[in-house]
Amino acid sequence: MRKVITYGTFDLFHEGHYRLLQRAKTLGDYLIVGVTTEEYDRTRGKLNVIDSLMTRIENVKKTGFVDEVIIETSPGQKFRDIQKYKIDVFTVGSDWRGQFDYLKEYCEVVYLERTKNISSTMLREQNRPILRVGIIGTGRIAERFIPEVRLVSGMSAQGVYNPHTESAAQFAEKWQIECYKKKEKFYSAVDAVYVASPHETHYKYVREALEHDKHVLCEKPMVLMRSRAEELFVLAKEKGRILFEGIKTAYCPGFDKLLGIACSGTIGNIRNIEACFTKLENSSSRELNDIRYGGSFTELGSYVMLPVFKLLGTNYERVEFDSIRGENGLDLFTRATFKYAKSMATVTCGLGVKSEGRLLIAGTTGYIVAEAPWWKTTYFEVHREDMENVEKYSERFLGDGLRYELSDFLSTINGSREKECKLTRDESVSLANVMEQFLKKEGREVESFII
Ligand code: C2G
Repeated sequence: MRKVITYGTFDLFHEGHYRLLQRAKTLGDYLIVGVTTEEYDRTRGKLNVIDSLMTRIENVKKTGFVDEVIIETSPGQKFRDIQKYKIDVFTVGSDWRGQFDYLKEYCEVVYLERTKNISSTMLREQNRPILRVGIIGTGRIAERFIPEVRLVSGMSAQGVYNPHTESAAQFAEKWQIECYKKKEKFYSAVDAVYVASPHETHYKYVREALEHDKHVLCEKPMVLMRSRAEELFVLAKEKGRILFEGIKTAYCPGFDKLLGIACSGTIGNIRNIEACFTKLENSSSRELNDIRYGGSFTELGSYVMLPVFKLLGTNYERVEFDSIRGENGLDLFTRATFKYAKSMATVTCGLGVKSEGRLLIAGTTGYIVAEAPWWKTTYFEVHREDMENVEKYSERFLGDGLRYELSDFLSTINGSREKECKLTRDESVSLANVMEQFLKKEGREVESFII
């Protein structure tokens, strides 16, 4: 008897799951399915799982393809199960291609093509349909998006659009998603759009997606002018759609914990914030050669300004900029100083200068310090006058961290958001405003885009 095994969460059971099990069964005579526990999904960073384990097991059984269901509780289990159940074939969808090749020593490994279009037939029965997300752009951040969206239950990467159709086709092939050459076809196939194109194109894509009644998650900096940020949020409201600016730090659990502790009064009133983020880019990179929109501040300014606006608000009295420039005039290192009525902040960021990336929050009775990479907050300390009394906090930051913003984006769309958005409209508008002031000072006016 040829035994086959596969594993999955099988949350919000849909056509992709059904077809996977259907084809898995044809690979042998006996199919075992390992359904993940909530605990295991938490451990491996699969977020937003809606259905209970029992519901997910029932849905798997209902297909009629499955001879035995086991539960998956830990990463090493696959290897042990293959020995224990004398498995001939391990199979999983092609979105995992390559991830389980290590099992080839013990059994055949078959990657079955993932189902690209989850039609709404099976979804209609669900009170929470799967959110189909389309990606605009195929650069580095888009590459990091797919592995992350796979770990947010209730969302599916539907397809990609890029006017450079060749790179869109390559991206789609690599990630096993649809490639749309026509924007209209792209928009009609998705429920939400993730804008991951170069900064200067964000405005037109966000506006277009909203006009097509799509929810939008846009990479930072969302836009580089205050008026455009305001216009896009007004349009989103008119359309009844969710518009998020994707600064992943804002959504990560560790940063949320840090903000909570900073605001709890445990260090008294906050009087000074220093935030630094440097990341050396090679001199041929787009970021250091795009005279209009490149440079350190447009690339990293959103991150370092985030804790300032979160903790001191957006009503600063003035902001001043100083930069170290390269030969082409682009800022290799920029400092922005914010003066508030009772506090101040200094943020520095650089693509051409390397410094200690630290977040320092000074209060009237103590301070909080988070070392680099504080923007993926996993550890920070609270210090007071009594140097012996140091509180230490840590928090996980899984994968590339995009899953946290995706999970918040999805739960806001599903209306299951209990709390205030982790990055508010006012904060996004203020970030765009500071970017605009910086570019104006640099003499780099933002050109108007006609759709
Ligand atoms: N799948 C598919 N088509 C989709 C979605 C999912 O073929 N549109 C497949 C996945 O590749 C997987 C199975 O359906 O083989 C279950 O998918 P999930 O429930 O999302 O499980 P996953 O998180 O992929 O975990 O240890 C668990 C495994 O790593 C799979």
